[in-house]
Amino acid sequence: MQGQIVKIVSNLYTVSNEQGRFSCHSRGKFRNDKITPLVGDYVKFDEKECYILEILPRKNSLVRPFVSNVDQGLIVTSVKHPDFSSNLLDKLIVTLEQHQIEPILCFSKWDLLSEEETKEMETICDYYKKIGYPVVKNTELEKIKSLLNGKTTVFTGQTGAGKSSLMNKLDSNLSLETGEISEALGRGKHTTRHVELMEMYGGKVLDTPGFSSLDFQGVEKEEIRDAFIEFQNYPCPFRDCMHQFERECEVKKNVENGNILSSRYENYIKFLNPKR
Ligand SMILES: Nc1nc2c(ncn2[C@@H]2O[C@H](COP(=O)(O)OP(=O)(O)O)[C@@H](O)[C@H]2O)c(=O)[nH]1
Ligand SMILES: [Mg+2]
Ligand SMILES: [Zn+2]
Repeated sequence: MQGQIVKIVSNLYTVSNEQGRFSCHSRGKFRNDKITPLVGDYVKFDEKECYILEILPRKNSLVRPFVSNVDQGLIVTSVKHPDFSSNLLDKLIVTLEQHQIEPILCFSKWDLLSEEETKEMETICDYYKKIGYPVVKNTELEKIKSLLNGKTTVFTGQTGAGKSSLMNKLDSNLSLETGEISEALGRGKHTTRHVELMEMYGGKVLDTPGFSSLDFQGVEKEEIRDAFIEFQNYPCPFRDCMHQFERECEVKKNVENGNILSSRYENYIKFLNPKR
């Protein structure tokens, strides 16, 4: 039988599939092969003896949280308090793209914006929609639920953006601590907690939010470039163009004429040239 590991507590692996949940042990073999089963792993298992037989190839794996086979990342981004940061948003998008995780953009705290600020923010949202990302507000629960269907999702985003609040709203069985103060206090216990994949609206969701920001140490510049997906719509004469110092660059041209959002290009240049 095949299934997905949804929980690991010491040597007990909870494997889930359409037939239900199975508490399995792992064989010593994995330890010898230096393969450590992760939450998120798809496995073949013996449902009678309740042993994991084989870990199927991973699509990806993360270290924060320690999971594999994540399909999509829901990036919760506040439009205010903390103020909207295009830099952080683009950074998280690049990180997800690098891991073959599809970004979903979820903007929170619209209630804190004036009418004028709302319009400005909506223009930015429209841009991300135009280039192909699903964009939702944290109040659009039905839309969010339908996006979770059939996928394994990790929530990510800045501390205070509203991740825990949103997860609590999506699943009333959850009671994650919310608010900046509890967040800070909760951080200590966080490290010892078990990660678990929860069933949610036909999909699976990590019960703990993931990374809130990462740096690009050891990431190839080409990888950063390719993570700005809309640049590919503007092929440059020089095929390996980095869109930085090259002449006749179509990307730079389209930043100037407004087809590419200038903050996207500015962030790209910043990510290519991290401060030393
Ligand atoms: N005004 C407003 N506050 C929100 C919204 N969503 C979350 N918050 C508040 O923002 C604070 C941080 O939320 P929390 O869920 O803990 O953020 P997390 O750090 O991303 O998990 C809490 O005080 C929430 O009540 C929203 O849509 N509007
Ligand atoms: Mg939280
Ligand atoms: Zn170029």
